[in-house]
Amino acid sequence: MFMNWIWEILYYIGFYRRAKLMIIGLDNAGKSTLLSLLKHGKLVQHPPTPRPVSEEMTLAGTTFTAYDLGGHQMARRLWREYMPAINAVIFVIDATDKERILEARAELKGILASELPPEIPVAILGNKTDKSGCYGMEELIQVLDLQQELISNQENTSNRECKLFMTTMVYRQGYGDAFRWLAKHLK
Ligand SMILES: Nc1nc2c(ncn2[C@@H]2O[C@H](COP(=O)(O)OP(=O)(O)OP(=O)(O)O)[C@@H](O)[C@H]2O)c(=O)[nH]1
Ligand SMILES: [Mg+2]
Repeated sequence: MFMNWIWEILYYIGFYRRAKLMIIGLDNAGKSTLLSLLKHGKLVQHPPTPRPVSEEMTLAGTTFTAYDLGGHQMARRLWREYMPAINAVIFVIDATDKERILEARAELKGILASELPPEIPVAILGNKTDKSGCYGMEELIQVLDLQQELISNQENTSNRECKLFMTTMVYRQGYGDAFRWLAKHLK
């Protein structure tokens, strides 16, 4: 109730915005878990997402329409179709899946080098930090080869804004910062 009142005030003073958000990443990374946590505030077990799911939610002063596009091979073909219409990207990585980390890196690099307009911010979530054997933040930056991409475009104007957040859906940590950062970097 209190929050709704705040959003109404923000709306009238012009701070209330709308954005379309694409949530992508390999299958099993935690995309649907994130979406249901954001929308319904609870952890839900989902079957693999067969087709795009969209949910609307208000976070950090911005109403996001979030598209969970699924991560299996067939679904990945859709990612590029959504690109022209979106304002922000969340790329979720299972930071415990060392066998598939290079596959995740290839997909992430493909997105960062794609026709995605350079003003679109990309938040990368290194997820499942509650599990043992999870990469630490520095290790993940190394293994994903993200040193260049993470240089803020205040220092390097050729870069899009891109930031890595370590998250756990189980303990509900990290993704709030990612949304605040995205809301701040929307063009
Ligand atoms: N321990 C742990 N498990 C998680 C976390 N986030 C997601 N999971 C689990 O990881 C599995 C896959 O999560 P989903 O959200 O269904 O994965 P997805 O990215 O939507 O996968 P696709 O729909 O196949 O693309 C589920 O068993 C989740 O409960 C986390 O932060 N920690
Ligand atoms: Mg899913």
